[in-house]
Amino acid sequence: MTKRALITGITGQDGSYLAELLLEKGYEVHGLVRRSSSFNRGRIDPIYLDPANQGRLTLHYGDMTDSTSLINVVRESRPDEVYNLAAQSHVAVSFEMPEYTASADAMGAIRLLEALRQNAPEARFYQASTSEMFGLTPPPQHEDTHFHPRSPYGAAKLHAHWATINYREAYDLYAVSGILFNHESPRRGESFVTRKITRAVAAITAGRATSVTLGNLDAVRDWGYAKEYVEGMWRMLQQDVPGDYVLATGVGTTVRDFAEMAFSHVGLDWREHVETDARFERPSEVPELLGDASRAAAELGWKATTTVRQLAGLMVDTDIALLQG
Ligand code: NAP
Ligand code: F7E
Repeated sequence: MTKRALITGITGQDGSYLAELLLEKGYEVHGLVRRSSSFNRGRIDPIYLDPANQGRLTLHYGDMTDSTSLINVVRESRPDEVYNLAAQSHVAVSFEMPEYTASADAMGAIRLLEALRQNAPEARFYQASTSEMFGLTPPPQHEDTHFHPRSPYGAAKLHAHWATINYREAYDLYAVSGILFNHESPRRGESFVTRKITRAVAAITAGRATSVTLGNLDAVRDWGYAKEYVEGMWRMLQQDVPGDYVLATGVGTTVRDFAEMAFSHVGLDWREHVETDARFERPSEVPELLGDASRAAAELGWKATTTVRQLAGLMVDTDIALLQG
């Protein structure tokens, strides 16, 4: 029997990698997309337009803030597995739009869980939780670490995390929360710090810019490669018993050191090109995220393999190629 998967956030970085992975595994994939006045499907066009995927990848209009569309998409796609990746995912933006962020990221998960409970209770549910929920708690962070979110985004995701656990305990839904640390790729949104830096390196190399302006250079993040993380999401839904897992590399790097890695990849000295401005700092920052993914290694057989330096190099190379057309 062909398995059916529903992915919310299929047009995002992770959604596009996950859709590719599931199609490779023989799944029929359904994706939720937002109506937009301009095309927002650039990341999935290569698979959507591929004749080999005709009839195997179906897109449905909907929005995490609209229950009706979520109920409809669940009824139409009749999924075996649901990956809830849709979110207002930018931490800095969440300070400007706290109410919308809560609606899309916290209430959105509840709307979808409720749609499943009432229409497809046998479906397995994956919630895209985040290391931002740990916030101020010192590293290393793992599944049993105390949460202390530092942004409207982190707080909304924590609400969704506990809602996922509650639907598992209260209604016996197969629902899991994947607590993923930062993961990046050439498909990363342009305003996240890694991609902002690698795009700047490409522009400076091409003579189109001379500098890039950043905020807090001291923040430490645990950066892995997104393509490897979607494999971990899938593995979480293949276990006999549902549980929550951290995915991380276990290596912490400052924003400053990431800049050094990206600039030195093309022989440039980051200190000559990076400026700072307080306008890119957050009202409350998360100083240090560094994950302990031992449970995922032991129970899922999952381990990150791409190093942060390799990641910086591959993102710079892709951004240079993109600029060259
Ligand atoms: P992303 O690139 O920002 O993608 C977010 C996706 O959600 C996009 O497809 C976006 O649609 C969609 N979306 C946003 N608001 C929506 C709404 N109201 N209704 C329907 N769809 C909506 O994020 P990502 O990096 O792939 O991350 C995937 C998920 O993992 C997110 O939930 C994120 O919060 C979480 N997460 C990410 C990381 C990370 O380091 N990447 C770490 C931990 C957790 P458009 O394309 O139309 O904007
Ligand atoms: O910031 C600092 C910033 O926006 C990383 C999302 O995927 O991962 C992501 O959230 C760090 C922060 O990612 C700039 O202050 C300095 O300390 O790339 P970011 P994030 O906030 O860690 C988590 C796990 C998620 O779940 C989120 O969805 O870099 N920083 N200067 C900057 N950040 C940005 N964006 N821009 C700067 O100029």
